[in-house]
Amino acid sequence: MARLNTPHPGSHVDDANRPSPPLYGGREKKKLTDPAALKTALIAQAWAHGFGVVGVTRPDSITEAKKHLEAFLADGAHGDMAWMETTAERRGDPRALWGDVRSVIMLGLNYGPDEEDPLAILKRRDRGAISVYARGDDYHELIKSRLKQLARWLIENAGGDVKIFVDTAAVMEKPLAASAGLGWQGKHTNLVSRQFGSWLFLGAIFTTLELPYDAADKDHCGSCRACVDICPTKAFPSPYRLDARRCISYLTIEHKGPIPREFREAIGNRIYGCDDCLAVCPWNKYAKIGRDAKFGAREALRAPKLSELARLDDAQFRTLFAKTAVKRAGRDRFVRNVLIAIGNSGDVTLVPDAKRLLDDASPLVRGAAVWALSRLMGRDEFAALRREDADAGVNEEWDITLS
Ligand code: B12
Ligand code: SF4
Ligand code: SF4
Repeated sequence: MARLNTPHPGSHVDDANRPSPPLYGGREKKKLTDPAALKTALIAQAWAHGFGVVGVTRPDSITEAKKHLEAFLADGAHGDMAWMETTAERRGDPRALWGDVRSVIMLGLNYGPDEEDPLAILKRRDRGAISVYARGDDYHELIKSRLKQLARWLIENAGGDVKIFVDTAAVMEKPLAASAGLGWQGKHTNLVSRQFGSWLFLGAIFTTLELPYDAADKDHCGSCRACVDICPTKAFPSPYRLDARRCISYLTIEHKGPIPREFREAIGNRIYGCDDCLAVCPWNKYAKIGRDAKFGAREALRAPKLSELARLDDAQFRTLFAKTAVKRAGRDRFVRNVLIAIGNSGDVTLVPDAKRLLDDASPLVRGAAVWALSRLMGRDEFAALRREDADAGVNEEWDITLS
């Protein structure tokens, strides 16, 4: 059973010497000029803002990662995430992103699930599985606002200039976090921490200040390969390398077109992201439940009924997923995913919902509805539904499913 999380200093400050956060707005606020004292105070501030681990690395610390990124792109492993290619130069080197950066402060925020087994939902085939990170308020917004407060504190107390990043910028957050000593990149490629297992969000503050750098953590995966072996779509060509085109997280969130046929069955009822490789990591035994209520799961998103999700129109989708990361996918892509899950449910009571979506305005949805019905209905009954569609892709879906 996971324990409630209290902020953890990682390897940077021991508990006995835990500093209190300096006060804001004192009458005479002295600038912190000693880099070590500044870093200690910064760590205390980061804890106060809910971050569990903090570390600092040099801007030129990820030269290997740059090479790996180039190989990843050359293989086409990024699929249709073209933005990875167009930003590759800046992404592979913080100095190319911002020439003035002297230190990269990496922060990790624990979002450990409050359930014993976050994969238990995968057996409830009439329900949709939304990955743990997306069941609460959108972490991008929450973390960004905390990074802004920390950055303001840094400027007020030490001067310098700053830039903050979380997820969407051209920054390689995982290798930077590993260099800053927050953990190591596991065989699933994500950052694993000895304190929080695989459930950490990452954020970055670039600063012109020179702070003491931390040592990188060691790889503690050993002979384990649980994450590689559990992957339902075999998305790891080898340990430590991911082919995003095969990853359910990519397919259900980033990929805009119809989901390639070869992955549909393996997707099961995962309708937004995937947690399998994170959830099996043995380091999670040290994981703690995220203590931040805002990151916690909304009840409505823990095990939503596929039948209800299939009925969402655009306005209802926006209302249900207001302020969550899910809304980024948009209603059509999301309902496409719901239909894949319906096709995998084996639940014939969902046939009317899928049938209604044959008339949806979105060809993406209509095509997925064809596939779902082909899996739930008898062949003759299904063939009787065949109609000419205005969209060539949907017609192809009919042809293939009836062939
Ligand atoms: C693009 C992206 C994705 C893509 C591609 C993922 C990927 N692994 O590249 C997709 C959509 C698939 C994805 C999925 C997920 N993502 Co994502 N994603 C990103 C993003 C925006 C960029 C990652 C990136 O730079 N990839 C490029 C590759 C080349 O870099 P890399 O993954 O670090 O690859 C390293 C290894 O593969 C290794 N390597 C490569 N080749 C070789 C060869 C050898 C021989 C060796 C030894 C090593 C090696 O070196 C590379 C460089 O360090 C980051 C945010 C950011 N700005 O960094 C979030 C981020 C990585 N995602 C995150 C999360 C939470 C997820 C999901 C768990 C969400 C979910 N539940 O569905 C899944 C996990 C899937 C997985 N197993 O990776 C978190 C991870 C937090 C953490 N603790 O690590 C991040 C950091 C966002 C955040 N700010 O918190 N994501
Ligand atoms: S997130 Fe799921 S599909 Fe993607 S690599 Fe991990 S286990 Fe495989
Ligand atoms: S599951 Fe095993 S191999 Fe994968 S990241 Fe965790 S410790 Fe490493």
